[in-house]
Amino acid sequence: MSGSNGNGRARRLTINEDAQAMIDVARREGIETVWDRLEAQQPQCGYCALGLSCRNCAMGPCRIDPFGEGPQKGVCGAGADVIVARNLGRTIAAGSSSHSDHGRDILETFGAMARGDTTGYQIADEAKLRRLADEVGVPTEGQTAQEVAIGLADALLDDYGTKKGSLSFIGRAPEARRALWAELGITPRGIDRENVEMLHRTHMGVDNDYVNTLLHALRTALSDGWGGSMIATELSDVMFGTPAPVMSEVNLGVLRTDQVNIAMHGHNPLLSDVIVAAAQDPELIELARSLGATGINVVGLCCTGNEMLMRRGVPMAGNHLMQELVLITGALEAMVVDYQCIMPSIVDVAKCYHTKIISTSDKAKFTGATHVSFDPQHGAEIAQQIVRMAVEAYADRNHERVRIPGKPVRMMGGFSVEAILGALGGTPKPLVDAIASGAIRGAVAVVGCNNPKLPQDLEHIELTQRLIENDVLVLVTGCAAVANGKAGHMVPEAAAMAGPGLRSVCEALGIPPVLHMGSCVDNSRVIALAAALADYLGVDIDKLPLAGAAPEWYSEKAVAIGSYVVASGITTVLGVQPAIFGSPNVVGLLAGGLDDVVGAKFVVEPDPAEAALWIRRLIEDKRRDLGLPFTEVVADALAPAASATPVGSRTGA
Ligand code: NFS
Ligand code: SF4
Repeated sequence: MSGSNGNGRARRLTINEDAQAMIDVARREGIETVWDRLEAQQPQCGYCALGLSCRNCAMGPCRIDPFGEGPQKGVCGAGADVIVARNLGRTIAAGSSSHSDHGRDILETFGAMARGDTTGYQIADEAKLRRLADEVGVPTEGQTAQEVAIGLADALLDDYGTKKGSLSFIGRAPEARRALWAELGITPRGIDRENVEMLHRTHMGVDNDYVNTLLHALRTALSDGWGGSMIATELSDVMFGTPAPVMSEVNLGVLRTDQVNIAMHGHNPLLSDVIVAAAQDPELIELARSLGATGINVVGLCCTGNEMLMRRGVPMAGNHLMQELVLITGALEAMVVDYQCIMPSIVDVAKCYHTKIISTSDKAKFTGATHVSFDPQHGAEIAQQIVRMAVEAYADRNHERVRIPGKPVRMMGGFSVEAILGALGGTPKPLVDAIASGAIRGAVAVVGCNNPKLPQDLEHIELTQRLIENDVLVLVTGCAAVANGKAGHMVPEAAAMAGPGLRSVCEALGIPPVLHMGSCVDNSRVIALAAALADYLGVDIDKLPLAGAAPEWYSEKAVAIGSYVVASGITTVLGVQPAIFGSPNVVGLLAGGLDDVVGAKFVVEPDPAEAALWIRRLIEDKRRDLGLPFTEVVADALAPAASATPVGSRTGA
């Protein structure tokens, strides 16, 4: 992993040679990046890091002294437990709202498409449309696809309100899980409702019982996983196609010196999908040629990139921490953004080059960027306009400043639940048999972001390697998927890196040991697959040899995902400390007590070797309880010593 280009500092910040090279350039040229700003923020606020600060009202802001010497109560009387729980509840509401609002945008466009009010969108997977309609009770007999789509859009729109009182896709969860949620009073009733109620409860003087607050936080998260995110995934599949295995490429090497390069950054495939189509327009390609380029190259970043890679095989330039570095190649004509995870700093970095930052969502404007208001009613025309702006910018490119480091790495994407079951011959049986025999010990979803507090991608890669070596199948989404793609884990040949059991299964099916399931809203695919496996075996999800991991998470959305995954019965290991350690009671509940309630909990383990060991032990315990062959997991003699970890962060182990 050592880069000949990278200096010592760059090598500490990221394990990727292309990123190291660009960090060096940024330093030389005095361009500020996320790592410089993290350094400038030191020391970061200790109260906030522990979750012990509150600014929920104007009697505050308040903080609790973690050492017991200073104030133990806010002005209103709230103690550490209430403050930490309220803060976490609000974090989860913000994350759930982000996914769910993205889902609503897809849903509204889907409805408008069905009514013929859009350009550039159509029904790509009618079979899935009809399957979904049947599932949620929308009539399909004798109805045209458009009529079915209108019915489905109306039914799902009701999931956002409070009228229906439950969510359409909740029926996918095993019966035992639904009964448990009902007993705990955490069955989500409406997506908007749970988020609004979370904000209400965390207003001063409402929910002053941390257990009660956190139970509602789980309900809010469930409205994301089985609601907003699932709607986003399923309707995107209907409109843009249900992913099937596809080959693509990843890292900064996907940029082309001889072409107009457009990077699509953000999350919602509504925009990127029509941009990909517009980039194939012969007239625009001709325009590019007339300016001296050989063509138009669309590449992805973050989850928009995942959406395009999964369905169209569009190459991926990088994950979260690459968004500034991709600009420093000097090779981008435009970075087109919608929303979420887009650093405001990209506008400043782009100013050093000819690159245009084009914002498109009226919800997400960037001072200094060019705003083209995206409206699906004129999707195709607006996409043409944006691609034209990018092509015209090619004339301003300074070719002497173009530096594209590295060669692209091949990666495979496209493992929707349908594709996985399809590869297995239409039923979960072969996978269940492989798990039952012990060839595959279990499966782990490695998900989430990059965080500049950790060397970029290191934890994703080390954890994944240790899992596949030990015959644990790894499912990836979001920026974790990109990290694994760059590491070469996501091609069928990577089966050679796996243990003998997983290797034989992958080789028989021609699949990688690390399966790309999509963007972060597509974590809904992970829980849907878990539910399908549980149903097949006639058990609840928490009985399965599964785990989740978010080794490098940073965002509020990641907290929402972790929470609905845990509430669905899958224990999740976090590599970065959440801001809860100011309340031993909250930590005790999330990292302990929750296990007795929902059959899963959170674990915080920054060391990937330790995390892998912990997960493997959990998987073997689940196997034993299911009556399957199990082994005792002993620490790998070659495992490096656990890294120095702040006191209090090792919980649940
Ligand atoms: Ni997920 Fe995707 Fe990446 Fe994290 Fe951001 S892009 S929605 S939040 S950083 S994985
Ligand atoms: Fe302080 Fe209570 Fe107001 Fe929070 S809600 S700022 S703890 S007075």
